[in-house]
Amino acid sequence: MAGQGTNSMGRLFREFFNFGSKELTHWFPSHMARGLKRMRSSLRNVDCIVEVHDARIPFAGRNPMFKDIFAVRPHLLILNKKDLADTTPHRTSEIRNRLKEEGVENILYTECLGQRSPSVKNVVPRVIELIESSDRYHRCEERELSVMVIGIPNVGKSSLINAMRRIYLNKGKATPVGVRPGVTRSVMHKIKVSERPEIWLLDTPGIMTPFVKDVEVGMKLALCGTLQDHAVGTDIIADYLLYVLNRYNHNRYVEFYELGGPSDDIMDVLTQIAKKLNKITRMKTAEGSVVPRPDINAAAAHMIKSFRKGNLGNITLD
Ligand SMILES: Nc1nc2c(ncn2[C@@H]2O[C@H](COP(=O)(O)OP(=O)(O)O)[C@@H](O)[C@H]2O)c(=O)[nH]1
Ligand SMILES: [Mg+2]
Repeated sequence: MAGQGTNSMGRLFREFFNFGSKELTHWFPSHMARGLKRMRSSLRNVDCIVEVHDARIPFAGRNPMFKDIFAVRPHLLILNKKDLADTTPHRTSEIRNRLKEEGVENILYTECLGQRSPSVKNVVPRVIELIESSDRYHRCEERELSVMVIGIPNVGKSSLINAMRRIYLNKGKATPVGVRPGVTRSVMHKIKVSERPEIWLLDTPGIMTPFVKDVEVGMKLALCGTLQDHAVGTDIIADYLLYVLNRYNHNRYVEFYELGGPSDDIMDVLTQIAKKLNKITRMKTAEGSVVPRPDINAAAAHMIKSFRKGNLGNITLD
């Protein structure tokens, strides 16, 4: 093992994750440059960019090449799924400082699930503030302004737009074009979110390609469900998860799965989980008889799912 250290419980755990010979190249989508070019041109007519990202990974997967676009447009970074992240004050202020160093000044934490989504109500006031203080606003006050939601897959762009739709369509501030006779619903491409200045939210998000700088970033993205699991492998994602849980003292998994104690051995942990959850698969032995075995893959998938639901704790990976 590459490195071992003790966590607060005085046990031996890995200090580094051994990525082995995992091929990195196929995690890099080949169409990244093309996507970037397309995104640049579609943002040309947008007055404010709302970038949604997963609060558990405020850095991993965000494309540094977007800086130059953000420099000419007001930009708000929404760290969504705050219900799953570590939002203790010292962690969030540390993250705000690091983001500031990268030139990201405007940050908002949100949670988009549920009918009321109170944190989403903060988005438009921040957007108005940003637009009104930008040069562009002063140059063309008469025009209606548009806001576009962008971000990598699965961070909650659609959920955010739906939450805004619930807030701003119900208030009667905007009428869906579809409710007028003779106009189909699909014609509605934007939602009016402010009267003065007149601001419209485009209801189609811009989908960005995750930026996979290195294997660890790829692993974090996979854990948060922003890359396809099978591209990375459920077994290695589960092992990375176990490494993170032990390394940073997130011990809730022990209680959640009623394990004998914390362990850094993924096969040991998955075997215990499979037995506990009664996930059994049948395997053929060399002699040809069929015997029941703990289903390691099912246990790995369950562990990853539990993390994604927040059952293993509020954990920020960056
Ligand atoms: N826990 C939690 N899950 C969320 C939140 N927002 C979205 N999700 C979930 O994340 C997944 C992806 O959301 P979606 O809006 O489709 O993401 P998109 O691909 O960026 O449009 C869905 O399963 C959502 O239910 C949130 O604030 N908290
Ligand atoms: Mg979507």
